[in-house]
Order: sequence, then C-alpha cells, then structure tokens
Amino acid sequence: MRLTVEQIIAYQTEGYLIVPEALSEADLRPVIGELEREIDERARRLFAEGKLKALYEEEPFERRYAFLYRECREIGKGFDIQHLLGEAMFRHLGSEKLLDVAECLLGSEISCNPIQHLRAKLPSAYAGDEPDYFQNVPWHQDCAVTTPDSEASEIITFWMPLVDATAETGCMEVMPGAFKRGYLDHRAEGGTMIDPAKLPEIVPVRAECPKGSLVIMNKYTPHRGIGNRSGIVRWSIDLRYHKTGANSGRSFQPSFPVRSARDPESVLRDAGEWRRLWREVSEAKGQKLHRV
Ligand SMILES: O=C(O)CCC(=O)C(=O)O
Ligand SMILES: [Fe+2]
Repeated sequence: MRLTVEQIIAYQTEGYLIVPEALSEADLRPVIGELEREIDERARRLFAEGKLKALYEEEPFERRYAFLYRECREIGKGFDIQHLLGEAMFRHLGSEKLLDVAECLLGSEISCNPIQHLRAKLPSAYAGDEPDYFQNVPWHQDCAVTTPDSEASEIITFWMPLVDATAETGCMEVMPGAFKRGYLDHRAEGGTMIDPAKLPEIVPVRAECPKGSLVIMNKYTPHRGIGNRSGIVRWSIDLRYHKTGANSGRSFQPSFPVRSARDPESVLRDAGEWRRLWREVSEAKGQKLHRV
C-alpha cells in the first residue's frame, strides 16, 4: 500500500496518521503465532515450577496472558522484542507492507530503529499494584527516549495493535499539530512524561485503531496510552524507522537497513545476525536511554 498525497499531507500537517487496513490477518498471523508459542512455553515452565495453578490453554491469545500474569508476574519477564528476538518478529520489522508505507515518508533508504516494543496492556482489573504509568503511558514525545544528538533525524513511529485498539481496550491519544513546537521538556517521575506546565493546550484526538491498521507519528507528537477497561489484553507493537545513515538516537543499539534502492545487498535478512547484534549490546549495561 502506498500513501495517497492527501495522507502524506495529513501526516505532515497533523504529525500523525491512522492508516486503515495496512496489514491483513495473514500478515499478523506469524507474529501472533510466535507470541502464542512463547507464552505457552513460559506457562509450562512456570507450571512445572509450581508457580502457576493452571495453564489456561483453552484461552485465546487475547486473554490467556492476562490470566497467567494475574497468577504469576514472572510470565512477563523480558517479554519484549529485543529479548525475545523471534524470527517472525524480525521478518515483521522488514515487512514489505510496512516499508511501502514508510518509503512514502522517508524515501527508499530505510533503517529499522532500535527503539521498538511489544506491549501487553493488561485489563486494569488484572494489573494489581502495577505502577499506573505501566498501563496508562503518560503524555510524552517519542524523541524523549532518544539521545539529543539525533535532533535532526526524522524518526517515525509505527504503532500497530494486535487486537482492536479502542477507547475501551486502551488506544492512544495524540495532539494534532503539536509536533511543530519541537521538543517539550520532560520529567522522569511517573514514567517519562511532558512537564505538565509545558503540555500544549490542544484537544487530543482519540486514535482508535483496529487490528491491521497503523498509527504513524512524528517523534515530536505528544501522545499517551489510555487505560484498558476491557477484559482482553491490548497487545501492540511499536516500531520506528529512520533514514539510513541518520543518527538513530540510540547509537549504542543496533539499527539496520531494511530497504535500500541504492544498495539492496545492504539489507539485513539474517535473523541470526540481528540476534547477535542485540546480544552484544545487551551486555553493555548502564546506558542512559531517556533524556531525563
Ligand atoms: O501503547 C501505548 O499505550 C503507548 C505507546 C507509545 O507511547 C509508543 O508506541 O510510542
Ligand atoms: Fe510513545
């Protein structure tokens, strides 16, 4: 799918764009299958260790993790892209459909940015004493989790839910047009958040996004994730892309070319190499990831 000129202009003036039906069920199936297998393996291990009373095998992807998590938090330990390093997830990062969209905004030399997350937003009734910002991601700009030497880089967020993201399951809210104000001061308490005194007085848009659709955001667009009042897990993946050669804002973590018209050979197609790059940096502890 290519973006229309109208969509590109909307993105460039509002700082965000919802792209309907960018991915099909079949496109998301390998990633979801990989997560289901991971959840199953973890559940069986924790069950064998006596940390779970049941496996909840009959529960679907949308619910199983919540039941398991309620009984044993350990199920969620390291449950993120850079720790799981799954083959299907690696293929998803370089998905032709995502890159066709990214190319409309970034051109044909595209790298995958290392700031990427898998999020299991639990039904609030299951989250227990989890800090609030874990479930309700506060107002922030994604540039706040990059190093300031990447100020000149265009780093575009591609947020995609693996279930329908609605006001009930916990979609995002974004502030249209606010990216034009550039970086707003953030503070670290309660999760990286825009200093409340600096928060623009702009009426936010509720970015409801069905499964298969995308929310694309400029790195200066203020946004937040609202709570999950539903009975299912609001699974989502957020990825970022930048122009190959631009500062990624995380130079100490692996960026790699996912599309190149100039040098197609440079595209990383080997999941093993991707894993090696991540394992190498995972050992380097103590890096400051956020600006505040
Ligand atoms: O998923 C959410 O609720 C917030 C996600 C977010 O802030 C992001 O993807 O940049
Ligand atoms: Fe964000």
